[in-house]
Amino acid sequence: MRVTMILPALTEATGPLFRPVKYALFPPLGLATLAGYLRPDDEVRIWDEHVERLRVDDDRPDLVVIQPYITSARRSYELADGYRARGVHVAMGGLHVTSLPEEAAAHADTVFVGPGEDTWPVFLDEFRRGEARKRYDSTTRTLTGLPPVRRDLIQRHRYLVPNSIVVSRGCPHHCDFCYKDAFFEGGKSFYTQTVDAALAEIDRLPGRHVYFLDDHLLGNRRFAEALFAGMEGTGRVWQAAGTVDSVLAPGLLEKAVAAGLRSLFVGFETINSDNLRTQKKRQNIGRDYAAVVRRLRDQGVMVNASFVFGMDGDTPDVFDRTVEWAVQQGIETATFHIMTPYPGTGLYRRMAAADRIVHADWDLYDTRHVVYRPVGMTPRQLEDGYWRAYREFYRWGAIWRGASTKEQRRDRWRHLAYAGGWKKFEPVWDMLIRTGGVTRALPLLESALASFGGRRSITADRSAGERSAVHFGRPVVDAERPDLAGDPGDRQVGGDAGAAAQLHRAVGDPV
Ligand code: B12
Ligand code: SF4
Repeated sequence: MRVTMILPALTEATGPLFRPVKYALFPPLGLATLAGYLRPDDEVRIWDEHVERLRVDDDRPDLVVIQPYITSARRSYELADGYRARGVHVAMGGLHVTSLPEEAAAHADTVFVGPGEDTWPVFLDEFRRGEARKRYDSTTRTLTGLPPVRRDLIQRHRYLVPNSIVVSRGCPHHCDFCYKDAFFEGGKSFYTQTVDAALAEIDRLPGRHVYFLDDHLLGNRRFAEALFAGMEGTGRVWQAAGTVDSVLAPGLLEKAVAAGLRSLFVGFETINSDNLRTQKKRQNIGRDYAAVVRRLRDQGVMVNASFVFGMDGDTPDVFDRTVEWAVQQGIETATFHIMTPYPGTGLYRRMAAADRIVHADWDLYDTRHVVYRPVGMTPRQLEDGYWRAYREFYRWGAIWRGASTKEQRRDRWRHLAYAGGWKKFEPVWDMLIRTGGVTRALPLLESALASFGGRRSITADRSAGERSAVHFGRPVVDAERPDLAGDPGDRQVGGDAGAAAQLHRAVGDPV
């Protein structure tokens, strides 16, 4: 059987001259996972439109598999319609299809709702017998006995971070804005591989660097500890996502660091605790954000902090306050997002019930556009503030200020190299990726990460958290900002990793 698997891209990723590097970070792991279920004599290829031009016109496989994200739904449907017009059977699944199966079904012969590990092999058998159904709903959730991910189909040289991996699915929490509950409806919503299988999959990855794309790698403590024990001593350096509360949990972070953790994506989401309550981000309410950053820094772990703007408690000052707090904490990289109600989420239902959704142009559901009616500011203020936050956080002056919160010179330089080097030289990364030279950058990343962590760094600004104007966790009097003193509204809120407020861990700062 001949199979073509496609990860379509949104328009921005296909520019001939410049492509934001975030689109060339990770290979299509979901498709490579599904390819593992094909037979050895099946002829299969994976096309990732984020990094290559598709040549679909004369492609006539027996089966085409398309994985739409919300922002690439339009492109996905266009491709699907083209294949169907040529008589090719189109199968579509993944997060967006699960949110809106009827919409996708208008462009596919078969749609899949939920994770594919149980339904996909059943479909394959039925398809080979000529009995494929129009829809398959996942009910059985397990990662036991999975076939190996077909990493041989991944063009490693096209990606900055080819060693991405997931060893679990879902997350134990239930935040309102997150796609998670919608995607896993009808079965378990958090489950892991066996530790042995996860370690075996890690072993298959060449080099030292690994990027875990799990929503919350630290979500099951027993699993995480056993995994870290197995990784200790292997020389791996790795990055992942974890929640605020898991960072504060005694002992767990230390084990992760001993196993090679060097950078953690943390979804702080908002500096307004009311927002966290509305968004049901309960696991993070009342936690001390500054303590989270300190703890990570003390362990030599870089922080990629994620924030969402536009929640109902936000007013126009939220942008400057958030950026100022992040800079004062010496956070290396930050990603900002405009709140986006993805179909299927609790947030979407709330917004729709209040008639606050403005349109259903999925192209604009990219966390950079306002697609709902905000309450604390105008849509214009929200979009302008979002872009300003990026500009202000990544100004050389702010990068320098963040770096100078570190006592040791080498820590300061490293901060400058990461925050500045990454954001300011994006065209260089793009060029390296396009010319296939990016693999040469990987050893640099590995050695930088290796030298960064695994030690207790001395923090010059141990008091930065206590002095911070936007101090979360407990009221504090700040000499420079008496207006904030003791304001209970400034208690920390939320912050996890996974969807990090519908967020996107990879975007904005990959490494
Ligand atoms: C890595 C990643 C990226 C990477 C690379 C994507 C890639 N190469 O796969 C990059 C950086 C390019 C990226 C970009 C964006 N992303 Co992104 N990304 C992710 C992330 C963190 C992990 C994806 C992953 O690899 N998962 C692991 C694999 C194993 O799972 P999977 O891909 O879902 O595939 C499984 C199932 O979905 C299913 N399945 C999938 N397709 C099919 C098809 C069939 C036929 C079947 C049977 C089953 C099936 O089976 C697979 C195996 O289990 C997810 C978060 C998440 N937890 O999924 C967000 C996520 C997918 N991204 C998201 C978004 C919003 C974006 C951006 C818009 C961000 C931005 N602001 O720019 C862009 C849009 C890109 C686009 N094309 O439109 C959202 C999608 C929301 C939605 N409803 O579609 C997510 C869910 C994050 C979030 N906000 O909650 N992203
Ligand atoms: S936002 Fe993060 S913590 Fe919340 S449910 Fe989603 S993955 Fe879990």
